[in-house]
Amino acid sequence: MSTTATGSTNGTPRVLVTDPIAPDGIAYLRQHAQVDVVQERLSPAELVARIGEYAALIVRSETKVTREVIDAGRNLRVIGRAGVGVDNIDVEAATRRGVVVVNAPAGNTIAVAEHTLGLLLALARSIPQAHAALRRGEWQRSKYMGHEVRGKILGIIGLGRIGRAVARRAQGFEMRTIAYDPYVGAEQARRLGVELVELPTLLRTADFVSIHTPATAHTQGLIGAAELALLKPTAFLINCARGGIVDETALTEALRAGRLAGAALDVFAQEPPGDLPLLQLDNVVATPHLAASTREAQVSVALEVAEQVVAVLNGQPALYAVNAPVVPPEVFATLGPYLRLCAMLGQLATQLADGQHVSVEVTYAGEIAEQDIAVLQATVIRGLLAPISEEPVNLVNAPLIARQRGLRVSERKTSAADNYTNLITVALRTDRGERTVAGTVIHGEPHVVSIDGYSVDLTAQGGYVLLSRHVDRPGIIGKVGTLLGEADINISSMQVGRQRPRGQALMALTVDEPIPPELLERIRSVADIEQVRLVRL
Ligand code: 9EZ
Repeated sequence: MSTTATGSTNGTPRVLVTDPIAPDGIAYLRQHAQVDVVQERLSPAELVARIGEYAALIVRSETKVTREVIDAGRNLRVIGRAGVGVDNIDVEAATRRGVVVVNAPAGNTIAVAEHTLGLLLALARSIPQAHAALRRGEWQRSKYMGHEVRGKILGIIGLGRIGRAVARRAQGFEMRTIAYDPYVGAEQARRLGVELVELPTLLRTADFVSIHTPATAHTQGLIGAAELALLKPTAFLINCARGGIVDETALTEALRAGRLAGAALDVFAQEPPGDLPLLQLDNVVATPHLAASTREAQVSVALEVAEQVVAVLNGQPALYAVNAPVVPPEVFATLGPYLRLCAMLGQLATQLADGQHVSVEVTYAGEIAEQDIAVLQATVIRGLLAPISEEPVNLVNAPLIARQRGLRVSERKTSAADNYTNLITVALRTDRGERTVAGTVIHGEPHVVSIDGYSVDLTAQGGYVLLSRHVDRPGIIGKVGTLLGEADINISSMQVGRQRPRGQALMALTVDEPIPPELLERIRSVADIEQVRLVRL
């Protein structure tokens, strides 16, 4: 028997597990690999010293998978995170070295949903407070008069995997379920028996509000003083998602002022929260980030990560790859520039569109239509969904995620491609309209050649493009140029596509710096300019 420098022993890949995961996951791994489970925490230096022998590393949140570890992993092909967040893994370093990072985002769904319902009932019946009082020797039955939840309105903020599981369970209690989620379609919500509403409506009408959004820049501070002010004084708020989503200072104020009846929290802006005043309030129920902590979730998460690690080791695609799309090298060689074009068109369409995505149609015209376009189609969808999705969207799971979101995806193939050898057109329909972008590959480089039917020629520079519509007349372009110049923003190129002289026109300005929102507002207020949009390309 020999241990070679390939991360395998006699052809069996070697897997190192450095944080505790459920035995079921280890057992699955042992059917496919030679597995070493370290019992005591390895020091960073010990991990660096050992990692070179392994093809896969599996961690939870404790082991820090730094650049040094990844660089020392000469034979490393995949890193598995048993759980959701990958803050402890240098994903960029892994991507650069072609190491696939996979996580296990679905395994804790039921655990979190059940904990949410537990907290909801704890609030409705003051279970923790009554328990504490009884232990103090009190017998105050009238003080803890509760509320039934049947017939009450549960407002769910974020109708993803967990939000849906919460809805189903609340419906079991005969609650009415309403939800706010900018990325879920009305039809999809209807099938779940959930009424979609805007956020202010949800806050004004719900008896219980439960948060199930991902942690993104947009959801940080989503529930602040202004939002809490909309709640009914009898309402209860539950947060089992992430700490930063609810402003803790504003919540403390609102609870003290009686602007809501109570709150249940499993997550905090800082964990552990220390002596947070919020925790001392009588109408607050709290748990130390326990929502995902069940035996069953541990098993699901361990199996979910183990299955994906084994898949990657066998050269198969992973369902939840955080980085690196898994495209076979032969496919990449021929389709490379078209894959980049598809990613660009998808990202551009999603940045241009307003409202909920309803359907997307991709048209492949010219020679490209004769290729197997599944991977191109998946790349467009990934471009569309990645900017608005917390879970990793890759070529493998993009069609699945589109289906889960109720986004209808279709493709068309034609031999005619206007004046191009190949033309790929992405038409994205939302509940507020349709945007169309088209592009081609010229000298091996992707170009966007039309937006909503107006001719442009944009390449990916990693910079910003200001797009606007106006009625073609003298002076407009100059005004925009002056506004940008005054703000010391350099214009690197400009194009105007118009339907006819003095008709509708589309302007595309590429700029070296991002344009601040105030300046975008001022450009928007120039007479005859409309639909101002800053996109990254
Ligand atoms: C944001 C969201 C839901 C939400 C849902 C998804 C990226 N993202 N953000 C605010 N997929 C409700 C409120």
